[in-house]
Order: sequence, then structure tokens, then C-alpha cells
Amino acid sequence: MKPAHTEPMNMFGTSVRELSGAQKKRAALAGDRHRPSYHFLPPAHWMNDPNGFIQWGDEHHLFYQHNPNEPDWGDIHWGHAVSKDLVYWTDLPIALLPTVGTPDEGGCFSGCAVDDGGTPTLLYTGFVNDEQAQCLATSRDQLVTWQPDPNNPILAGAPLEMRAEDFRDPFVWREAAIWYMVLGTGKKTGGGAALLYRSKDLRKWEYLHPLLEGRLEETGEVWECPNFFPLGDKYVLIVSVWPRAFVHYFIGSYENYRFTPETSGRLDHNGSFYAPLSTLDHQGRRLLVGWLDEWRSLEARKRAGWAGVLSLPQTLALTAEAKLLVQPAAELEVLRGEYYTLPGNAFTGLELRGDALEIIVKLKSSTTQRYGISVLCSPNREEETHIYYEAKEKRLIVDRARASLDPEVSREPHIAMLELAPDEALVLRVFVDRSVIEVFANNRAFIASRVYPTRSDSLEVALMLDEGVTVQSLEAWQMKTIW
Ligand code: DQQ
Repeated sequence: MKPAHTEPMNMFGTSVRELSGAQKKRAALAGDRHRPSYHFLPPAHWMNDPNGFIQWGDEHHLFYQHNPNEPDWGDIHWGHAVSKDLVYWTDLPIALLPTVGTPDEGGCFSGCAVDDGGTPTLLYTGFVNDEQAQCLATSRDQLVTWQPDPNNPILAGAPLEMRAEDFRDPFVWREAAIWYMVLGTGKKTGGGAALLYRSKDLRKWEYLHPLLEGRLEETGEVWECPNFFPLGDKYVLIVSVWPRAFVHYFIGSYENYRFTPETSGRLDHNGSFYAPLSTLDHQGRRLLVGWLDEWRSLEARKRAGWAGVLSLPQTLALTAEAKLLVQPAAELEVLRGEYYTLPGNAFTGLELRGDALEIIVKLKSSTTQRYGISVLCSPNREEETHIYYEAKEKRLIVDRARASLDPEVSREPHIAMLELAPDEALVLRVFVDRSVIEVFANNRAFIASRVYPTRSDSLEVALMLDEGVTVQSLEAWQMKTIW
């Protein structure tokens, strides 16, 4: 059950912060069989990147790129929601909106939130006439309403060798008394770059140098939404590669304000996870959330009335080999409802059905090339989504070729690289939430995907087992709704 929020009530008996209009919009869309039931998404219309993710007091604040009038990108505002546990969210009023005659007239693009000596402060990119410049806003009422700084933009103009039209997405942190910021951009000669700045007051910024520059053929044209933070005894830089392609990370050392990557990899190869944003919570955990885009046409989105979902919150850590360890946040376990497990080892078939499930399955193969699990299957198997490991190619796949009878939705497979040791079992932790599939494999590979089954009975779960595969364990839960 949704925990009661203890918030001040107004004379109408509703929370002074919560928007009753938002609840009505949510109620109107609740019957949509593709609308996720335990993932965060806006009351209606469009969301893209998460923004300003911060724990403030005992609450987590989440902002997001939001078009409040259409299920399509455009007229970008900052939507806002709050949660005590990263699971149940309450809508708050829109935090930032494009304002005519100011540097964010064309949209309030991505950014972050910081605690400036007790003052909640947002740093974001304002967009006007193809120019991008950095802006700031503060709140005087505990993060409910936000006032853009009268001196916006606080930073305009990219360094000469960088693309001024791609100069965005501030990510800010503090070292001793000084603030540091990375911005995403691209070099005029080609290749993405993350630029390092510093400031004493968050308002006057000095450019230091590129924190890292990428090679066009390896990591694309422009880097968006950079994140830079310590993890274990290393530092991590995460960038989203534009034109929207993949999410790349670098792990390395950081000394004298220079970052030297030692390893790198993809957080998402070609899937639905994009523009992730991290934050450090009060327990010292590095949390990460990303945007899960749609894979259907504008017409389909208009019929639905909404588009875009937030990923489940993840925690990041480093493996012994200095690789990224990606796990769903432990808080999500409160959503587990009715429990299912295999009756012993005598495996005969699954009686597990549902479109809001968490499944943990451990499979061991001696010979088989492909093995895994299928979800959202119709009884006659004309719709089915396969999630499997390909031993030879050393990769994990969400295979959408038969996920939907709708001819208009995307069927491309989503892929993550995964190399299992010779005697290592495949451990899949799969979250199914209507049109969302999130897969965590062996704590080190992650895929987010979207599927749109058409049949109301596409609810079955089946194992993909050939000779030589044993099921070491299978546990599953029906997941409770958060809305
Ligand atoms: N989306 C935002 C930009 C960001 C991009 C605009 C990434 O700030 O670079 O909505 O999806």
C-alpha cells in the first residue's frame, strides 16, 4: 500500500504541495495496458532526461525534462516529484518553465541540483535561438517553487574550439570550498568533450580545460549529460552520446584536475536507457536513474497521451576488476507481492503469469549456445519477448522480433556485452512492467527495453531451455503498483 505522506494540508484537504490536477491526469491514463505501474513517469505527456536528482533532508527530489502539453519533445519544462523511499513518488508543481525574453525562452534543458550552504540551487541549460547557455535558479520554500537568477545566463559562450550550439547539461560538485562543473559539448574538429570549470559562488565560472575529449569514431560527435564522480578508489565519467546512440563510461584516476581513464565500457549499447543522472545519497550510495524512451510512432504516442519513463533507480559500485557493478536499488523490494518459486528441481513448466513482475532466475549451461527466459508470451506464442545469453558472442539480448503483433513498433534487439566465466551461472534479474523490460545480468550487464504486446493474454513466462541447461533456481514476485 502506498505509505501516507505527512504533509501540510490546505483548506481543501489536499497536500499543499501535491497537484490534484496531476492525480486526475494519472487516473485518466491508468487503464492503458502499456503504461508502467511501478516505474516513475509524469502525470501525462512527455518526459526525457532526469534532472536535479538530489536527496534533501529525508526526501529524494527528482526533476525531469517535460513537455506538459504533448507526448513529444518540445517546449521543455522541468517536471518535479518527490519520494521518501525512491519507490513511491508524489508530483510537485512544475519547477522551471521557458520564460519569454530570458535565456531559457526556448526551453529549460538538463542540469543538476546542489545544496549551496542550505539554499537549494538548480543549474540548467537555457536554450534560445540555437544558443545554449547555463542558468541558475534557487528555491526559498523547500524546493517547491523556483526563481531563476536575474543575472542568467551565468555562463554563456563555449570555448572557441568547441561547438557553441552543443554546450549543455551542467553537472556540479564541490571540492573543499570550490565548486566544479562539467559540461557536455563536441569539438569543432569532431568528437565529444566534457569541459571542466570552477567557481567560488556557482555564478562566476572559470574554464579550466577539457576533462576528457573523445574520438569521433569511438564515442561519437557530441557528449551530453556528463556525470563525474568518485567511486571506490577511482573516478567515473559517464556521457550520453549524441545523436542519441549509447551511454558510455570511463573509469580512471583524477589528479590535479586531470582525468586519466584506465578502462571504459557501455552502460547501454543501443537500448532505451539514455541521459542517466547520478547522485550521492545520505548513505553514501551512488544512485543512478535514466530515461527510457518509447519505440513507437508519434501517432501511437498521441493516442496513448504519454511518452517516456524513468528507469528503476540503480546503485553503482566497482568490481574487483574496476568494472561497473550495476544493481537495482534495494528499496524496490517493498514492491514484491505474491511470491512464486519452482517446485524443487523437477521442472515441468511455469505457472507464472503477469505484466508487473520481478523474476530472478539462475541458469547453468554446459553446451547450449542460447538460453534465458521469455516474458509477455501469448498462449499460442504469436507474441513473446525473449531475454537470453548468447555464449559464443558473449552478449545478452532482449529479442523483440516477436514481442508485438503491432507492425508499427520497433523490433530491433537490444544488446549488452556480458562474458561469463566457464563455470559461472547466468543470473538474470528481470523487471517486467507493462511496456518496460529492465534486465540486470550477473550484476554487471544491464539492458532497458520497451515492448508493446497487443494481446490481453500476452502474460505468460517461459524458460528457454535446451539440452545441457539446468535451472538452478527461479523466484518471482507480482509487483505492487505505485500509482
Ligand atoms: N536532452 C536535453 C538536453 C540533453 C538532451 C534537452 C539529452 O539538455 O542534452 O531535452 O537527451
